[in-house]
Amino acid sequence: MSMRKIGCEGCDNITCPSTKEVLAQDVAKGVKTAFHRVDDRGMSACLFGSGGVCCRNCNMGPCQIIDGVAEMVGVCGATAETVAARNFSRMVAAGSAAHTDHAREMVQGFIATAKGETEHQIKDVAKLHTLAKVFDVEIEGRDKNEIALELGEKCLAEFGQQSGFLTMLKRAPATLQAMWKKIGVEPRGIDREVVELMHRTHMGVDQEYKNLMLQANRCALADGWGASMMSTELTDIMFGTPVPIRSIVDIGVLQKDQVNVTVHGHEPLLAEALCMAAQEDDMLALAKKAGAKGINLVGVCCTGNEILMRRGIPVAAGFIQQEIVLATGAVEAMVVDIQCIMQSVAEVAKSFHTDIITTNYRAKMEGAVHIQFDDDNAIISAKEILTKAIANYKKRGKFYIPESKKLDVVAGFSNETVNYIQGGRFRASYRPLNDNIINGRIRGVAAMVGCDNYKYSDDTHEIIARELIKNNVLVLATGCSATALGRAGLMRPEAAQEFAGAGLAEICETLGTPPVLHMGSCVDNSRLLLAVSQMVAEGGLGEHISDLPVAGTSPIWMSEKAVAIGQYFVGSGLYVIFNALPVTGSKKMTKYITEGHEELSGGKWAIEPDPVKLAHKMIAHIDDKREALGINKKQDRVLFDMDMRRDLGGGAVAGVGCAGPGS
Ligand code: SF4
Ligand code: MSK
Repeated sequence: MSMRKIGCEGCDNITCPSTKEVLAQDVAKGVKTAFHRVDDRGMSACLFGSGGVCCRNCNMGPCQIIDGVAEMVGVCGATAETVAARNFSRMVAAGSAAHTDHAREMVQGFIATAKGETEHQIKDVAKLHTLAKVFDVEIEGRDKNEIALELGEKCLAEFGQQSGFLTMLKRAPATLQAMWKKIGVEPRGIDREVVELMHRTHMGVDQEYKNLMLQANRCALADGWGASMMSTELTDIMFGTPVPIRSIVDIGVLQKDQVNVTVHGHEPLLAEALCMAAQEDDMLALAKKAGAKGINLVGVCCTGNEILMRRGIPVAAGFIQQEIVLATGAVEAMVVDIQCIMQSVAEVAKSFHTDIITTNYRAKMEGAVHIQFDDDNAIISAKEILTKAIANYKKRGKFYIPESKKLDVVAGFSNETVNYIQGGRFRASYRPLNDNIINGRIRGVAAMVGCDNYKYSDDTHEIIARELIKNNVLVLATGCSATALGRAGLMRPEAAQEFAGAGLAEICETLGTPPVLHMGSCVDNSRLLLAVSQMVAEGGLGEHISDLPVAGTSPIWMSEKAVAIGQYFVGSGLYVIFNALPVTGSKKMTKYITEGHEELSGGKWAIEPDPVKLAHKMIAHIDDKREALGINKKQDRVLFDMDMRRDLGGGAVAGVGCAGPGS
């Protein structure tokens, strides 16, 4: 197989060996990816757009605002801070709407399952009972489907609810609930908050940037503590709560002698149906008849994370590799549903035998084949899709599957798993984590979430995570950040010994976990809200989420969903740092979200483009919180004998020594 030069400036952002390997093959010749298009655009981004001060909310504009220049306000008089807040708020609304529509689909699928109208089942009855109690659904003497139906209907009602507040807000620490009440940002109904935010950003409505940001908070909280949390919880109940599972993340998971089907997007209803159908005898017989040894289902983006977490199905690609996986020439069909699917995949597929199959009426694409996925006939829909893919196998031409070293990942760290591994079935808790933060073995916790982005080097997540774990910060990852960290080998238990500081390595060795824990897809960031709430509830680390030595980042985000996630973290009291945010065209708005916001919820935003500096700002924040808690003391190294270990109580996971966070 001859090699060629990749040849574009955007391609300098590629460090992934498999991506480089594929793009250097003749089979990928002529394939134009977003890496090339970043290069071809050949112009730097508009300063007004980057700064968030370009307004096109009415037809008197577009207006480009220059902060502090009286003549350069909008035609309507809108100032830089008003426009920046409106644009930021609209990103929050769009991101929340995306999670919300996804969640609604999952809740409807859950209700249909409870009614026996789908091929799925209620798998996790313990979790069903836990959530039923949160929603005041009676469980005694009732069948699981009966409970699930009432629970599902109560959840569905919260989308259109007009008053009161969302039920799952009560899972937050009481201190945070009180803060939300005081500033009036408790979400009333999920859809209502999105609609109100869109209304208030319309020309001539809310022109006070701080007031607008209150509604942005309320909308984002409706996403995090409402839509996203519902989606995660009901999906777990229906498809099983993730437990640690070993798999692989790499383009090289494609198989040369099987029908390769990639599942790309976000909603696991379709992916689960495909997983079931791909194992059925008639489908396997059809694949064999076509000359293939089987059907190889692999994930892309967050659908990939969903089926990795619950089934251990390999992930072929994160967001920025979606075109590359097609450029192998080895994919018979890329099945897509909603969100983060680039229109360019249809163009790339034209060079090969690959079908792009859209499956959701909301998300069609020119050049793709549409097969509507019907959840009531999930297996029939899934078989129709697989039959089309199998038919393509014989048409496969030249292809190249990368052979670079494939590293294992251990995924599946739901909250339930994190509780379990710290104390077993009977003493499951977050106590050991809190204790090890207090004693300094673990300096703090970092959430790494969100997308990758062609504009930045594809090892950005790895650089940041390595810096964090080296400094004894435990990393919890979701979304394409998790995919990137899995690809980099940081989700193997061995990575703790190779890359983590002494304290964190010791804990990981005792528990057998990696230093970076995969907690799921984008909607699963709600797991992180519950994790920090539980850390507060366990005690010893303050009364508020904002007291915890915890920081979050989406370092090279691209989707509006990442902004909604960031805002619900900030609105829940966390420090969140991004590489860039389109607000910097307004001094007041920048100051408000990076400083003033702290008075509202204890949380605030920060901006830092350099990955190493970004990691160190997270560490500095963690140290500030440790200092405030009075636990930022370097611990003396103590060797524990067996009696001392038994004596630790609470299922503590202490290892043989104790290294302070600064060590
Ligand atoms: Fe310009 Fe105001 Fe219209 Fe925006 S709303 S485009 S700032 S006139
Ligand atoms: S898929 S939103 S690129 S994480 Fe969830 Fe990845 Fe970001 Fe899409």
